[in-house]
Amino acid sequence: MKLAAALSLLVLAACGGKPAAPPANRGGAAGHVPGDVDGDGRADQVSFADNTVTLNGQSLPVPAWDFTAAGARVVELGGQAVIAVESEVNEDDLTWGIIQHDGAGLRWIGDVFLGSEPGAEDIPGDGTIHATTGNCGQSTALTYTIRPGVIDKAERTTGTYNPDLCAACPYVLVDTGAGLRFVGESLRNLAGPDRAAEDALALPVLAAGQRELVVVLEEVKPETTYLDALSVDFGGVRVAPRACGAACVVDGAPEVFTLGQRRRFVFDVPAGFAGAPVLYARGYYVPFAPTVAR
Ligand SMILES: [Ca+2]
Repeated sequence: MKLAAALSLLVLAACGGKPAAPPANRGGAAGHVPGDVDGDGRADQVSFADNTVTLNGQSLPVPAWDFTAAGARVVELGGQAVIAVESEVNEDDLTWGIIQHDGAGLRWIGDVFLGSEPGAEDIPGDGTIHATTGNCGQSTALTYTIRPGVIDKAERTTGTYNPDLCAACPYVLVDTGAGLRFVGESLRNLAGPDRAAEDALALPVLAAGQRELVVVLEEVKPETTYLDALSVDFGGVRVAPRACGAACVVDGAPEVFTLGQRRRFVFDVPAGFAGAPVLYARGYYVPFAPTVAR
């Protein structure tokens, strides 16, 4: 009895007392006001300019990102509100960078791929964000759970894998000096060595006086790229990258990179060139072995 009484006192000591105020308005805090990011009990407005997000006098520059930030807005997730930094929409690749208020300030915690503008059903109010993506004849349901300081991602793939239905890759980005900007995809639909070919992609118009062009190829899907050769056409003048390893010449010996890997190429811009150069890539890609549909 004596021990039990002591234990119950311990429990009281551990559980009683005045509850501490939540450090910020996140993680399902009681009394949460919809749209309140910083936990002061008032719904917030966010502004976005010069690649920087500002809320109630606190600012956070968007960190190095694979996308160009186009705007920001407050998103209510249910029990917490966050700032969503919207990427420029390229084809079907809308991505949000997520910023939380951690009690002291704004904090970038990662990004979530959405594809297209989410509907109400994609943000059901339980702290999650949902998206659906598809490739190779399969559909993948993505669920992002926004927790303090971290984004948990879960995915479930259904459907039958068909390599003939795989979308193209890799991604092509250019370095604008202020970060990488998505331009498009290369080696489109060239799945498998039998389809090896050259394809062209118009790049953005160069800045006046720009003397070098930085192109990044990134493999973002479950596949391996075999890049035999890469060049840029500047108004009829074909230029090879400064250092390009196996990707310099058309010889059937490719530069190989796979999911999550990047290759960076620097091209010298011919003097006097103005306008939009064209990127030529020769090669193909091979999707990973089929994933198990569940
Ligand atoms: Ca507020």
